[in-house]
Formats: sequence, C-alpha cells, structure tokens
Amino acid sequence: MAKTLLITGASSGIGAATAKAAAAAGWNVALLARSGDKLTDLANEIGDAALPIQADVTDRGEVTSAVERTVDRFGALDAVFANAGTGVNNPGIETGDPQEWHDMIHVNILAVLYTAHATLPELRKTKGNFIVTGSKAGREHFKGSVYSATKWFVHGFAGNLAEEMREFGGRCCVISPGMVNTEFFDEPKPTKLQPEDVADAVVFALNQPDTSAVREIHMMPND
Ligand code: NJP
Repeated sequence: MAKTLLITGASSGIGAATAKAAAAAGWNVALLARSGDKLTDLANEIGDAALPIQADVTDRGEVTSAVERTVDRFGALDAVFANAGTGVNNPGIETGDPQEWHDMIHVNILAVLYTAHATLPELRKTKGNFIVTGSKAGREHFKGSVYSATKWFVHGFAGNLAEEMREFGGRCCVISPGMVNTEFFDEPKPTKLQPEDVADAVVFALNQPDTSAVREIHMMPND
C-alpha cells in the first residue's frame, strides 16, 4: 500500500516540487496551504494520489482537521514535510516592524509546533518521519535578522524532536538549503538551486530504510 506524506506550504516552490517528486516516487500526498486554487491545480496535475486541503497553518484547528482528513482519505500518515514559511528581510531590529516579527514567528516557529503536535500521534503509529524546512540562515548569523533567528529555532527543535521520535522508532530530519529559486522573495534572486533539487533531497530522506535516519541535509547552490 502506498505511504502517505502531508506537506505544508505545498502551493508553490519547494513544497509543490516535493509533492510532485514524492507522488512520482509512489507516495500519496496531502497538500496544505492557504491558496486553494493553486492546490487544486497541483492536485489535478498529480491525480488520485493527491488530496488538496486549504488550511492556514497558524490556525491549530485547521491543522488538526487537515490531519484528520488525510488519515480518513489515505488510512494512515507515514511522513510530514513541515515546509510552510515566510520571511521578511530588514536591516536591523531598530528599524524592524514588530508585526512582521509576529508573522514570521507564527508561521516559522509556532505553526511548525502545531504541525508536529497534530501529526505525532499518527507518526507514532507508523514509526514515521517528520521533515522540516530549516535554512542556511538557521546555521549562520545575519545582522538583525528575525527570519534567521526563527530558522535557528527550527534547527534546534528538529534535533530535539529527533530524540523524542527515536523513542518510538520515528525519525526527524531538517533540510537546510541556501537560496532557492522560488516565489519566496518579492523579486527573483540569482541562484542556481532549484526547488526540484530540494524536493529530491526530501524524497531521499523519506525513502531511507528503517536502519537509517538522515538527521540533516544542508545544500547550497553550486555557484
Ligand atoms: O517559498 P514559497 P519556498 N499557512 O513562497 C506557504 C524555506 N527556505 O518554497 O499559504 C499555510 O514558494 C505558502 O502557501 P500560501 C522557507 O523559509 C526558502 O522557498 O498558499 N501555508 C507557500 O506554499 C520556507 O520554510 C529558501 O501562501 C503558508 C509556502 O509557504 C520553505 O523554504 C531558502 C502560510 C512558501 O512557498 C518553503 O519556501 C531557505 C500559512 N500561514 C529556506 N504561510 C529560498 N527560497 O531561498 C506561508 O534556506 N505558507
């Protein structure tokens, strides 16, 4: 029977590319994001293996109900890709906008916790895999960057969650890319790293045998 992967931030970029790559590798995919039309188009492209679920990951109730719908449709949950994220660059704390800090902390930190909280009971049953999108910015320091600080949280959390999941045979991996060619930035940035490259790395982590736990994948544009 096909295994099932729930992806947050599936409407574009890394999440959409991972949905296609995982489906091509034989996984069922539950697709979460706020942009329902984009999810419907993606699900139509993938076919019966895809379940589009419009959900805001900062709403705990919507995350919980998305997990229930996924298990109702596919029978189990074998893996999660907590990938939804948002970022605003500003030159420093003195000039930063506290509302933007709030939004980044809500999506990049709290929503990752909500996603883990809602999915762990299912992943415990399947000895599943929780993969989360960190960042090169979560391994280095940048002047006044709240975005970078949220990704440092993600890296710390992933390591601790890996230890928690290990107790029931589960696994946790953090993917930390450098700059990727997605809609993440208001203006396109010059980078060679493509969302499909990151998607292939996620599928690699997903398809490890039971004997192996890939804990972190750090990848950079080859330029
Ligand atoms: O960007 P983009 P990426 N509820 O903008 C979703 C990290 N990263 O693929 O809700 C639900 O194409 C949004 O969906 P929608 C980055 O931090 C990137 O590059 O429809 N979903 C969309 O599907 C992030 O964690 C780079 O607007 C919400 C997705 O998030 C991850 O990669 C480098 C949401 C964003 O897709 C994917 O970003 C790096 C909400 N409240 C790490 N808010 C890079 N691109 O260079 C947002 O190191 N989304």
